[in-house]
Amino acid sequence: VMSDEWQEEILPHKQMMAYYRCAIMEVETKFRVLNEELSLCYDRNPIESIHSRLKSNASITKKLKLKGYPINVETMEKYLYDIAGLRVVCSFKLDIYHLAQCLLQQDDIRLVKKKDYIQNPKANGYRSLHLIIEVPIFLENEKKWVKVEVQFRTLAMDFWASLEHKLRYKKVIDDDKESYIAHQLLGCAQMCNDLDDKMSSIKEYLE
Ligand code: 0O2
Repeated sequence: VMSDEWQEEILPHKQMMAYYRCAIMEVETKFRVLNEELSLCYDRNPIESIHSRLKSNASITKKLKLKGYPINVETMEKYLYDIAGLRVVCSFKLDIYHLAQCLLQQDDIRLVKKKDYIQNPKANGYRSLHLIIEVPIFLENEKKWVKVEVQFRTLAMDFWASLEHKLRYKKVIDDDKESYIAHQLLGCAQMCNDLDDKMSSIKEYLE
C-alpha cells in the first residue's frame, strides 16, 4: 500500500523498486555461482543459505522521516543503503571473508561502505559483516548502478541475531529488566562466538 507521501511519485517509485529487485537477483546469482565454484574447489559449500528482502514502503518512509529527509525517489536512492538486502549465511567465519573478497574483486561491483561487526562487535553482542555495494543493472538504454546491502553471518551469528530480533522487536522492556536482559543476550553472543571458534578449530584439526 502506498502512503500519501508517495502518491505523486508512483511510477518512478515503482520503477526504482523494480531496479532494487533486479539488483537483488544479480547479487544473489553471483553468490550462487561462487558457491558452485567453491564447492568444486574445496568439496564443501561455504554458503548455508541466502535470504533476500526488499524494504517495505512503510519502512522506507519511516527511515527517511527519521533521518529528516523529504520523502521522494531521489532521497530514497541517495540516503538509504538497505532498501535491497541480502543475507548470506555461511558455515565458518573464514568463509565470510573469502566470499566478501571474491565478490569485491568482481569488476562490476563497487564497494560503497564496509562495517565489520565481527572484528568490532556491537556493544549488545551483534556480529556480522555488512557490505554496501553497487551493482549495475542494464536497462533498455542505460546502465544504472543500484545499492545493495549484503550481511554475511555464520549460522551461530544468524541464530543469535534472529532470536535477539524476535525477543526485542517492538517490545517495550521495563527498565529494571533491561540491563539483566542485555547482560544475558551479551552472554549468549559470546557463547555463539565460542561455538564458531570451536567449530573452526575442529575443521582445522581435520584438515
Ligand atoms: P531490518 O528489518 O533487518 O531491515 P544505516 O542503515 O547505516 O543508516 P545502521 O543502523 O547504522 O543504519 O546500519 P547497521 O548498523 O549496518 O545495521 C543495519 C541492519 O543490521 C539492521 O537492519 C539489522 O538487519 C542488522 N542489525 C544491526 N544491529 C543489529 C542488532 O543489534 N540486532 C539484530 N538482530 N540485527 C541488527 P534494520 O533496518 O534494523 O532492520
